[in-house]
Amino acid sequence: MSLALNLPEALTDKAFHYCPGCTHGIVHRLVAEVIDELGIRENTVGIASVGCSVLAYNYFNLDVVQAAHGRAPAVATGVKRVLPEQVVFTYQGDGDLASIGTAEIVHAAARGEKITVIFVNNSCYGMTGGQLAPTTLLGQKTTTSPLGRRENIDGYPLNIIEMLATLRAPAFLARTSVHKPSMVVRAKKVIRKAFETQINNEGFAMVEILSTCPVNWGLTPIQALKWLEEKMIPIYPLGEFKLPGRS
Ligand SMILES: Cc1ncc(C[n+]2csc(CCOP(=O)(O)OP(=O)(O)O)c2C)c(N)n1
Repeated sequence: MSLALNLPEALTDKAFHYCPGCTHGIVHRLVAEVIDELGIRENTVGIASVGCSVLAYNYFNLDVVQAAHGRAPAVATGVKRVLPEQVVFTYQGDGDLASIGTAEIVHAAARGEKITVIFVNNSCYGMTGGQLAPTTLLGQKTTTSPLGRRENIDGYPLNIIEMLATLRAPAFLARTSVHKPSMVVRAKKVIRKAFETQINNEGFAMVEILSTCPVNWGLTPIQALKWLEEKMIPIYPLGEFKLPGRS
């Protein structure tokens, strides 16, 4: 039998621990493929966050630093400033980045740190049991909003990319998704741009990737992909919100 697809060199051969239908694995693979294609594996440093992807250091076959919850942009800032020749990226969930680490990401973006941020938005705190996160949709049921998110009690979802797009410094800001094969192909291009922005010394780059959490959403993997497309994309529109050279 011939081998149809090789494992990217930037991934180890450890099996992912992610739940069936979770898209963290797809995003890991896309990041690894981009790193391989850019030929930067040996001078790339990843910053793992706290959340389901806390074990990312087991999967990426490169140097990875583990940051405290929400603090990945600060750790990335330190690594990049000390080792400017390294390509530095953070890999963060929405609870990590949009809740506990809100200030970190805003200030790293405002300072225009030359790092790449991979932001995986699955609209809940996945690892700790599916609680309401800043990105939870209005009406979405979670363990801490069993009646659905209500704006008068829980406020409105945070559109982080649009918020950061109001800042002058960020060079590349985009939102993409991995809910169907054509989108996976597109997501890879966007992730590549986010790395190229750093390699070209153009400034802060961040890509938000809409992702599924079937177990905590109480849906099958197939239903979750449909839910993402029908419910999340209208609230979190896909596209490029800032491009290098255009403030
Ligand atoms: C300062 C701090 N607060 C809270 C926690 C508990 N905690 C660990 S993982 C997690 C949820 C992370 O969710 P998210 O960032 O959305 O990533 P996901 O698990 O969905 O991939 C929380 C709240 C912690 N470890 N540290």
